[in-house]
Amino acid sequence: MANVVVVGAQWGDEGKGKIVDWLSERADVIARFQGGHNAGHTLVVDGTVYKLHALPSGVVRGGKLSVIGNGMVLDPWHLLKEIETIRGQGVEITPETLMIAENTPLILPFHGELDRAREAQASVSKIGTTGRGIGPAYEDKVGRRVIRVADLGDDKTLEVRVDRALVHHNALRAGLGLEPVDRAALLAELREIAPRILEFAAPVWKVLHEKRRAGRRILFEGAQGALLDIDFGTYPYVTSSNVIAGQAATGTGLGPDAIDFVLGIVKAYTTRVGEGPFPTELLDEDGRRLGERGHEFGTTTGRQRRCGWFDAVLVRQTCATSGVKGIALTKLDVLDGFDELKICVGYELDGKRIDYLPTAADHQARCTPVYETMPGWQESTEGARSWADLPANAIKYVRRVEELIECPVALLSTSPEREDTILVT
Ligand code: 2SA
Ligand code: MG
Repeated sequence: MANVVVVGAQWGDEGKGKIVDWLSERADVIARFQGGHNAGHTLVVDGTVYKLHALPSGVVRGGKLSVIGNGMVLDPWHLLKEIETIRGQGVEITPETLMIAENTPLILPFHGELDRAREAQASVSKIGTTGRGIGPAYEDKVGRRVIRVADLGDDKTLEVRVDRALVHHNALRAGLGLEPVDRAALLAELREIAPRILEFAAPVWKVLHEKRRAGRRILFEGAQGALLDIDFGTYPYVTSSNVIAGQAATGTGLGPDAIDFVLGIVKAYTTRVGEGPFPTELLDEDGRRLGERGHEFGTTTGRQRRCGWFDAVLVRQTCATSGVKGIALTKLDVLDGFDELKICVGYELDGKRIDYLPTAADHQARCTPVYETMPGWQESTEGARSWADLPANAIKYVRRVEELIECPVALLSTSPEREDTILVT
């Protein structure tokens, strides 16, 4: 298989990091195409834990090119710190192994301040963001006032860009009771980091075209999950980028024909961080147990994740909008030991059965899940490395998931260790 896009098929935290790491062994290039350091990808390689936020998961593997695509938003100070941390763990990062698209928008300190100030004041419409400035940076990109990586290369351009952004931001800040941005200090800080960022800057679209022509395999690494997509997610409780697979092309500068396969990462149950609808959420002992067994805390913010039963309706929907050809099912072992398991197979809305999540917020709020109950299993599936290691009821559960989401399981992950992965053929 040539070029694969990996996307989260729920609300993020499906275990993409491990699967991307597993697939990256067969890839030459690993490219991020949306989001920023709101992502949290945990990799466990030979017992060493790497926590990545802005860097593509490929960096921990030698001999690969990792790419920060133009579809991302990049906090340069965060990136430099993350590079230092990962280098400190013995990983080599050079301009040959890491490239940043020159047209990538920058997240500046005032984006994070705006994000946090809005969240602090929004008692009615709090989104539960990561507070990293992701939304405000994307707003500036679309508003044609963002500062991009290439702008760091010329002092005059940088000043013009900063002034353009500040006209907008200082007005906004006044409304929120924040001091105006210190222009001179900001410019000085940008000039200071410019050479360290520009060292990695490249015309990524061109590099990727050349790699493609030379037969190199590209792995597109998605962050967050399709239900957080700005268009197809549970708006407004979403992130500010397109998360679905089509963004892999736009967010790197390759045509859609560059995508050969879309792999959806799906957790065997459902979690969500932040606010917003969650039809199968469990506020009882079962939910608490899923969170505890699954260690459901955010990698970026440490926030506790909300937990619930597997929602096949949502995953069928995200497989459709991302063109998912196969899924990697993760964290099956968290379900070990339950007497019974429930799967959401449809919703009831005003007395009618529906098979998708409606768009209108009031309809979403009135949807109640229709469950199918399956027998659980008492045996441990943790670390299973073949289909034969799984209890019969676990196999039944996986097969039922496939049927309901109308998409085959291609990989089954049974622990955070990369070797504990079953390739389903
Ligand atoms: P933002 O900061 O503007 O992107 O937040 C908007 C919504 O998107 C959600 N979001 C996430 N949900 C799950 N995982 C994410 N990444 C981290 C991780 C989360 C963490 O992988 O562990 O550490 O808390 C992520 N990033 C954004 C967010 O919760 C809002 O609902
Ligand atoms: Mg995560």
